[in-house]
Amino acid sequence: MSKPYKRILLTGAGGNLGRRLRERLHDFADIVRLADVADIGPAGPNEEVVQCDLADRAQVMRMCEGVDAVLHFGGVSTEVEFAPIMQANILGMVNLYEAVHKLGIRRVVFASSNHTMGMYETSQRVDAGMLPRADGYYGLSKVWGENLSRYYWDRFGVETVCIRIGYCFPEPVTHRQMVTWLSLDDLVELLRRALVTPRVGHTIAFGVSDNPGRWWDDREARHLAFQAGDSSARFTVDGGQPFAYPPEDDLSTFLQGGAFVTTGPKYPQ
Ligand code: 15L
Repeated sequence: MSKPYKRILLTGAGGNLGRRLRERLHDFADIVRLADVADIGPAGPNEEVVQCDLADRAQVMRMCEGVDAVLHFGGVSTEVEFAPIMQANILGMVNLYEAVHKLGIRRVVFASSNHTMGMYETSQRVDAGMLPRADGYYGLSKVWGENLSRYYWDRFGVETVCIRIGYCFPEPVTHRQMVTWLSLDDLVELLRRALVTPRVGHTIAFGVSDNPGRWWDDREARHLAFQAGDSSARFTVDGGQPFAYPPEDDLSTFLQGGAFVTTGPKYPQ
């Protein structure tokens, strides 16, 4: 059976999601190019491995050569000091989109984050048409990535699906993780829809399974026709206590960003 792409690039291949996705991407392309700033070891069958610092323009250009679509999972993936976020997530995004545009790559799937909206309250229902309200430098850098990709669509016709990923780990262990959980199978299905839907333009989707009490409404991404197949309903957390909306004085449960809203920002070092 022919695959949708000849060669796709996965950045951040050594990260939490990159490592779990690696073996799941072969249905999408004949060759999967894996890139990371760290040494991730040798390539497997139908793989290529590239070591790349996103802040280095020439390296990013080489990483993207010969690629038909990009799954951009690289960069800093949590709230830390501003300097590394600026290098990998701010400068790195410009380097990536310049390379994508110059090389004529038509589509990017960008691993954005729910932390673009982390300052909304847990009692609110949020959709992608609402103003971003990031909860730190990390979330702000993802807002930058979403806006930058919008610019490259409006100005140069590069298509991007931004996925605001929730809690994508094997099992949720808190209520917040239950509400925001994204199973790996659902992430792979969402990537498939983002890669094969004929026209995506610039789309912002929420990466979340069909969990009870979800905060996010995916109406802006209906055209992807993504149907979550998993739900966190099968897990029991916090000793089986029913979920109650938390008091306003505990920001880490009152606001959607959880612990991120109390850890940042960290500047200067
Ligand atoms: C994220 O954006 C992080 O990359 C991930 O490590 C989780 O912390 C996730 O958000 C979350 O909100 O749980």
